[in-house]
Amino acid sequence: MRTRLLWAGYGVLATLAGIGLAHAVASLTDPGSSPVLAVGSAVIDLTPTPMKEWAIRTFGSADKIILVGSVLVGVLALAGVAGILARRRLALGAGLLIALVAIAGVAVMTRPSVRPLDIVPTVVAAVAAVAALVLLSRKQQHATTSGGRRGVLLAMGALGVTAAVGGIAGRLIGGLRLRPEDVTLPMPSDAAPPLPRGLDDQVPGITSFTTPNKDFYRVDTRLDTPIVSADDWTLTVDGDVENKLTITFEELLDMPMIERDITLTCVSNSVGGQYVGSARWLGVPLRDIFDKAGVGRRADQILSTDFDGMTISTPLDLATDGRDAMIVVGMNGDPLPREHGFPVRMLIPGLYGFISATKWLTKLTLTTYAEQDAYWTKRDWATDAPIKISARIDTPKALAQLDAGDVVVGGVAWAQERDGIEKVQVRIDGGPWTDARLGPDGGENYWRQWFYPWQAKSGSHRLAVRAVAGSGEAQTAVRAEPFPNGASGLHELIVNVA
Ligand SMILES: Nc1nc2c(c(=O)[nH]1)N[C@H]1C(S)=C(S)[C@@H](COP(=O)(O)O)O[C@H]1N2
Ligand SMILES: [Mo]
Repeated sequence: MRTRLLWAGYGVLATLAGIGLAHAVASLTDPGSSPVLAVGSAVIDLTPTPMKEWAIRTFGSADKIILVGSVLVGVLALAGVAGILARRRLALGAGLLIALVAIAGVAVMTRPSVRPLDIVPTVVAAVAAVAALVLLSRKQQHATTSGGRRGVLLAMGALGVTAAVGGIAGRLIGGLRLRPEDVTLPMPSDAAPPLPRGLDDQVPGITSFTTPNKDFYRVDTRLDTPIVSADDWTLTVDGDVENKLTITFEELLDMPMIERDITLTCVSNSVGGQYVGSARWLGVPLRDIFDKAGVGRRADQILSTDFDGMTISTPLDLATDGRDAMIVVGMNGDPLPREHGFPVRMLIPGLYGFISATKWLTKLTLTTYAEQDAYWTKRDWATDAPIKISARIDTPKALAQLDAGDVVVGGVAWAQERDGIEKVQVRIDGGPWTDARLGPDGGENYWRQWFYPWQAKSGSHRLAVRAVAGSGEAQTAVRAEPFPNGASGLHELIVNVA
C-alpha cells in the first residue's frame, strides 16, 4: 500500500512539474495557451447554464474556483493512477500522462483566438511530465536495489521546485509589461460635476455611495486575471464601416475624454443581490470612434471581442441613441484595474454588463444578429436587456435580531436611463407603502441611497421596498429569475425585534 501511494505521488509530482513549466512558457507567448487555464476555461464554457447559475448562487465569486478545482482534483487523481501504473510498466504510466495532456491540448487548440504555436506549452507539459516520471522511476529503482534514497529525494525536490517556480514565474513574467500603475490618465474635456456627499456616515450599514475599485463586484468567464499590456494593445473597428480603424492606446488617450458616474449591474444579480456597483468612469465616447469609422446601414449589432476572443453583443440602436456609451480607461480616478478590464473596456449605461461592458476590449465589429452570435447569445441569454428598476435593503440584514425602538432601514435603488430614482417606498408587514427619504442625486445613471426611520415594536416583521423612476415607471413586483434578461420582484426580508 505504501509503495503504491509513493508511486501515485510520483505521478502527481511529474504532472505538477509539467503543468508548472508549461504555465511559465505560456506566459512568455500567450498566457491563454497555458493548458491549466485552457482546461479551466473549457470547463466553464461547457458547464450548462442552469448548473452555472446554481454555482454562482451557491458559491458566489468562488464558483469558478470550485468548478475548476474539482476538475483539477480529478486530473491529479488520474496522474496518481499513472504513477501507480508506471511502477510495473513505465510505458503505461507515461501513456496515461500523455493522454491527459492531449485532452488539455484539445482545450488549448479549440479556444476562439487560437494560433498554431499555442500548442507549444502543451507539448512542453507532456515532455516534462513524462521525463519527470521516467526520472523518478529510475531513481526509485536505484533506491530499491541499492537502498540509497538520496537520488529519489533530490529528484522529488527538484521537480517540486520546478512546479512552484514555473507557476510563479508565469505570473511574474506576465506582470512585467505596461501595467495599470504606469499609465497616466488624461484630464476629461467633459468632466462630471462633483459627486455630492452620500449617506455613508449617516446610515450605518448602507452601501457606500461610490463603490471603491477593490470592492467592485466582478463577473466574467475567466479564471485568472488576464495580463494585457497597454503597450501592444490596439482597438480594431471593422465590419460594416466605411474606414476600418486600428487605434493604439496612446491614440485613444489623445482623444477627448468624458467622465460619467454610472451604476453597472449584472444580469445575474438576484433580487437583493450584490452584483451591482457604482463608479466614476473616464473614457472616449463610443460615438466619436464610430464617427471616425463611419458606420454603415446594414449593421444592427456591435459585436465586441476581448483580447482572448470572448464576444459580447450590443444592440446598435441602443448604444447610439444618445446615451453615454463609452470606451473606458479610468475608474474612480485610477487606470482600470486588471480585474475590471485593463487597459480598456466598454461601458453603456442602462444595459446589463453582459451585453455592454466588455472588459479587455480589442475589437468592435459592426455586424448583424442574423450573421453572428456572441458568447451569451449562444447560451440563450437575451440580446436586448435593459437594466430593470430595483431597490435593495442593505440594513438591517435578513433575520437580524434588533432592539425595539428607533431602527433605520436603508439601502440603494437604481433606474438607469429612466431619469434616475424619483421615489423609494417601504412597506412593513404588508401595511401601506410609505415614502423613504432619498440620499443625494448622483445623476440619472447612478444609484440613489435611501433610508426610512422606523419605530420597531417587538415581534417578527417583514420589510419590503420598491422604487419608482423619474420617468414614472415603477419597479415591478412580478418575480423573475436572472435568466434570460434579469431578475425582478421586490426585495423583502424578515427581522426579529426583541
Ligand atoms: N471580456 C469580458 N468582458 C466582460 C465579461 C466577461 O466575461 N468577459 N463579463 C461581463 C459581465 S456579465 C458583467 S456584469 C460585467 C462586469 O464587470 P466587472 O467585473 O468590472 O464588474 O463585465 C462584462 N464584461
Ligand atoms: Mo453580468
